Amino acid sequence: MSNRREFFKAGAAVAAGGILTAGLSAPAEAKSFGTYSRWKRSHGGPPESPEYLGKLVSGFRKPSLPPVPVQTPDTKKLPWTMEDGRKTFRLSCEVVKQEFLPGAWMNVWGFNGSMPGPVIEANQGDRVRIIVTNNLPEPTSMHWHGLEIVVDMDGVPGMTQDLIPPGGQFVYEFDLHQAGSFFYHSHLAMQEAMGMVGWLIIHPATAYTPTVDRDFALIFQNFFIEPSSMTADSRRMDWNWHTINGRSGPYTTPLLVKHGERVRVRLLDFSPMQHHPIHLHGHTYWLTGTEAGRIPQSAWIPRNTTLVGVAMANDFEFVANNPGDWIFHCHMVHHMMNHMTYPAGPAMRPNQAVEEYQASIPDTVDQELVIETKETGDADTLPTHLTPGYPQKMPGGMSMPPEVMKKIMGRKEVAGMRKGWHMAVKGLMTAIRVLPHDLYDRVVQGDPSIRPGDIYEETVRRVRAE
Ligand SMILES: [Cu+2]
Repeated sequence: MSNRREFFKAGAAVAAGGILTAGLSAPAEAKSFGTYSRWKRSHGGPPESPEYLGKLVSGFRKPSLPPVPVQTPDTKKLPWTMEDGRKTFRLSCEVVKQEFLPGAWMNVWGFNGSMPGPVIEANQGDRVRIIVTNNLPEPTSMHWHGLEIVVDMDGVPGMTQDLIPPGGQFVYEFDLHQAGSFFYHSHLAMQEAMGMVGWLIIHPATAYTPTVDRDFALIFQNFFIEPSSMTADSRRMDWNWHTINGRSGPYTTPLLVKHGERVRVRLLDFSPMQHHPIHLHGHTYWLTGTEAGRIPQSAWIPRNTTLVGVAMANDFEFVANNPGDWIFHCHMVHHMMNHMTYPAGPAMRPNQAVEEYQASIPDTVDQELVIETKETGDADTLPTHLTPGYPQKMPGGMSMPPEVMKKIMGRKEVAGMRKGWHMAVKGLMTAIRVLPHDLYDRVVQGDPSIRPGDIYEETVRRVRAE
């Protein structure tokens, strides 16, 4: 193992063109796969080789350092204090107004003013105390999903403890001997459907190898909210609003990474009823962990779509060797849009042809679809016509009010993306931006001189010039 670590800890050596596995006896096969580079699109040796698809190619971070802290776009971390030798966290269960899209403040349930709740980040070996206060209008109970703890801390109402009444409090105490992508949630079904979940991420005592430079954590959720309402309806069996860390695309904040870094994305599906085939463009990732913890390297699977089921968490790892803005999304078509609903107004009648219907509503025929990019001073129009029953005017779709666009386009994380990028990002979609280091710095520092398309075009220019 030490040889392998020695072999991979120098990113530059790998970058120099990849090194074939010692003892490889099939040069023809090796040739067909090529060699691996953290800087270019590359497979990297036969499937048994450690650098195949970047499998064991380490990040730039030194293995002697502790695990890199987790990054949770659009969701805060829960602060703690040390009390009686325990990391002590305070969770308030409460009704929350969460801004799914700019101005779309939805009534859901969560913790400490946030849905999903703030991230509890801890280390293997920590002794923790979590003080849960119930500020909901009904009783609750809190479960620590995946943790092997003493049964009276498991949070199942009736079975392991009494309900926490409105205004009441329950103190949970346990010691963390595991490591992985765990989470906390109310153990009352309808409260789960209202959004009552948060990460409980436990870092291993010693950082995993290969090391990662980035460790992102995202929670995917579905809600049903009637077009005339701003309140989630937990009884519905279908879903029309979708959030990643409490926001719908294109308000989801892109994940920013530097070209060549090794990246981990932890992804939890906490939708009430539906599963998400999670797809990353431009890269192949390795499935390195589940909600139960780390997967042995021999069982890692390379994928670019993985079905993440309800209450399952997956850890993905990849080397960001392909610069550009890459979409990262659930592949269910109804999860790739916002507020999907039939528009109010006349409906198709039985035995009526589409043409007749369209003729009866003059402004749905040959109407121009306006792609609003007013913040850039441009307004593109595309010739099209609306399809009866198809909601082409969904909020967060192609047409959004200027104040909404301003809030979406005004974030530094989206600076220099291609004009119109937001049209492709809806519902359970976000972007992973793999940026050359100097361009990364300009984006992160909020360089005001960046114009729409600048970063994207410069990245493409460089890749094409190689
Ligand atoms: Cu989905």
